[in-house]
Parts: sequence; C-alpha cells; structure tokens
Amino acid sequence: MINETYEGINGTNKLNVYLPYNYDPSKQYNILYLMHGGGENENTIFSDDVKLDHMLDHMIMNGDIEPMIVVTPTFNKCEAATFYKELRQSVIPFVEGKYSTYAKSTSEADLIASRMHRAYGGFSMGSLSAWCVGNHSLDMVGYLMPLSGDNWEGVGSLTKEIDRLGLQKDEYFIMCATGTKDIAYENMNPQMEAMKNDSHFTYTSDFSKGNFYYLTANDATHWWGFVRHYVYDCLPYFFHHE
Ligand code: FER
Repeated sequence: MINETYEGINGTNKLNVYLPYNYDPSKQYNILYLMHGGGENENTIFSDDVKLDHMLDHMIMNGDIEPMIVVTPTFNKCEAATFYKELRQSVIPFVEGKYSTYAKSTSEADLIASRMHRAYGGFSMGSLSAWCVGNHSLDMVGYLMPLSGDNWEGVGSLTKEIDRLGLQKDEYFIMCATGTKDIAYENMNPQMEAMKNDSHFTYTSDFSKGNFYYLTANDATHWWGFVRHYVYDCLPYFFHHE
C-alpha cells in the first residue's frame, strides 16, 4: 500500500493506494475508490481487520478480476454525503495524475470520458457517500457498490442525476449488498424495491442484461468481516463495458 498525502478542497488529507502486483505505468488500469464507514479512516480497509489487499491479490491471481487500482480515501475532512465534491475536485485528479488509469489527463472532460473505467463503493456511511457520488457525480463514475447503507437523499436524487446526464441504461451499473441481520437491511429493502420498479434500472446479476442488483447475505451483521465478502462477490461484475 502506498500512503499518500494531498492538498484537497477540505485541506490536507490522506488516502491509500493499492497497486496490483506487476503494476506497469505504461499500461492503463481500472480503478475502484472504496470508502470506510463511520468512526473509521483511510487505513481501515487495508488493516488487519479487513485485509482487502490480500483478497485483491488472490482475486487477480485467480482471474476473478483484471489487475486494478484500489484507493481508500476518507470523508473525515468533510461529511460522507458531501465527499463527492472532494472526490471529483481533489482525489481523482491527484490519484489519476500520478497513477496510470484510463484518464488521458486530469481535465474534467478526460475524467468524464473515462468514467466506465472508474467505480466507487463504500460501507455504511461510506455507502451513503457512494449513493451521493451517484446522486451528484455520476458523470465521472460508471459503477457503484453501496454496501450496508441506504441512500439518505432517496432514489429520486439518483434518477434525477441519471436524467440530467442523459445516461443510457448500459452506462451506469449498481451492485448493492447487505446482510439480513445488518442494521441497514430494513433501510435498504424499500429503496431496493423502489429501484426494481423504476424504469431507470433493470434488475439482474447479469450485467450484460441489466444494470442493478441487490445481494443479501443470510444472518450477516454490520461488520467488515462480512462486507469484505460483498466486495469479493460484486467486483467481478464491474468493468465489462466501454
Ligand atoms: C444505514 C444504516 C447504518 C446507513 C448508515 C448506517 C447510510 C450507519 C451507522 C453508523 O455509522 O453507526 O442504512 O445508511
């Protein structure tokens, strides 16, 4: 993991960058931004509590995913719901100016052009941050992975953003997950039903046929020990569209 410090719109801040083994700066990589939950920080996801870096190494080795860059930022200099501003103005330009992604440059136009090679996910309050990236910055991100946290702004905030951008249904993909004993379960269920019934979404785990799926794990609680498995389950479905 590379520990990075950057100057952002909310002041000096930190994030961690996972580079896949054999990272080659002459190649282009898909990139996932993955956000921690409340009371956590940018180090949580690569700490011994979660060890996501180990899982990513194995997923790449097993061919479950293409080598990709995974960034763990923090919303601790602002709020989960407003982090999308720091993401688009500070985090993505900093990271993708330094590491090799599909962004040809860090201009807004080039970041928008490379959106289908960029994903954003998060756990709990990080899931809220993911929904808010969808609600307000879907021009820069093609894939969302909200895990164990509902969209406090409501489904209408997301569909409004989709309409504002004029996106087609093969230009945004959302895979959500939680556990049946997770404190987010009862909050997420009605929203997931509303999305299933909304024409902006086609519900299927086969992202060649639709763009929205909700995975529920029996008896799983609000804990990274379960949530890391949702990342394992969701990530292979990402980055298959231009
Ligand atoms: C949710 C349930 C719990 C949620 C967030 C939480 C964004 C966060 C709990 C905490 O930080 O303690 O549905 O949605």
